[in-house]
Amino acid sequence: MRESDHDLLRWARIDARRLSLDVSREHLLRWYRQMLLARLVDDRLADLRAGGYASGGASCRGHEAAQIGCIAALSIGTDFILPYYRDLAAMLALGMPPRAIFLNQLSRGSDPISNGRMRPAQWNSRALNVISASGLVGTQTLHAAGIAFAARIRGEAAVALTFFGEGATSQGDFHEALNFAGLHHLPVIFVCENNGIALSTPQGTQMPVQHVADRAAAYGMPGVIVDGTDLLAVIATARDAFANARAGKGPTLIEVVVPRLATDAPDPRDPVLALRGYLLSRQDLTDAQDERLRADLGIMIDAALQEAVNAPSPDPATVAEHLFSDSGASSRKEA
Ligand SMILES: Cc1ncc(C[n+]2csc(CCOP(=O)(O)OP(=O)(O)O)c2C)c(N)n1
Repeated sequence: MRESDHDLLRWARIDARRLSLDVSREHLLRWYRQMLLARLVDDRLADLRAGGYASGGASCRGHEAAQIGCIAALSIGTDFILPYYRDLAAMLALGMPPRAIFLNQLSRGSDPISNGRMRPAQWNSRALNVISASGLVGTQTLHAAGIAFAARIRGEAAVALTFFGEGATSQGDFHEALNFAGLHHLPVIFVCENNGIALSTPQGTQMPVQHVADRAAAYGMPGVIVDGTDLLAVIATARDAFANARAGKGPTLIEVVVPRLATDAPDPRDPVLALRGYLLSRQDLTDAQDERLRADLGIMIDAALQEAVNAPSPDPATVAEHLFSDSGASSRKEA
């Protein structure tokens, strides 16, 4: 079979799954609200950075459906999420409030993610089972495999869902993680948000294979490609992967192909506009309702931003706090 035929088959299977999805208007509107929320919060963060009020973090513009589609398929409170810096939409969809995002971006003392200690966007939440990523690209894939292994040993139902860019798939950590997860049939879902460029390195100059999904075969797991601007296709794909993981059938590598709307030239593939068009065509949404929703979200987001702007920076007297665990602190005292 020629490579292009193989690809066509792979995409066709996703299409069939997408069409078999039975989703209610209520669900669609909930996901659309999450997409808009992410887009509008992302816009405010971009303004803060452009205005010199904040640094660090990366835009998720164009990645919204990729992230929200995967979150829609998991069980909050049971499953573990190991994100990377671009996963703003995933965090908001999980239930992290915009106030927390802004406090974190502005490094305020009351930032619930790191008390203003870490670089912004190293998301974590004990309540939501979100594990903080290291600053090193791709390490979270190993943590995901380890967490899934621990869940297996403990007899827990948890699935580990981890996100990363295509650049991370050239790191050794990624290959060790897939090898281990494939060997032990672990309940892990590896999601590559492929936007085609790692900082300044185009995909074609760092990978000897055409698709990230092609890497999966070496580790005995399915590698699936999905259009990351199509929320329903992502949900259908992620649901299949979760069902397999929960049934003991092992891990899946999902390559979600997304546009880089924040930095590239204008791209007609916009996941927010795509879902909006779908909702309008089904008459699940009117233009007036859409405008109202955007206005309401804007008011809520601006209030959250204002609260974060007014919040104080960390108290210098607390500089040594929140850096080590309590147990680590006591063992150092003993030493
Ligand atoms: C091990 C390591 N190498 C290099 C970097 C510097 N770095 C930070 S982000 C990044 C690009 C990663 O690209 P990709 O994984 O495709 O994610 P994207 O930002 O495109 O979503 C690089 C090289 C790093 N943080 N860690």
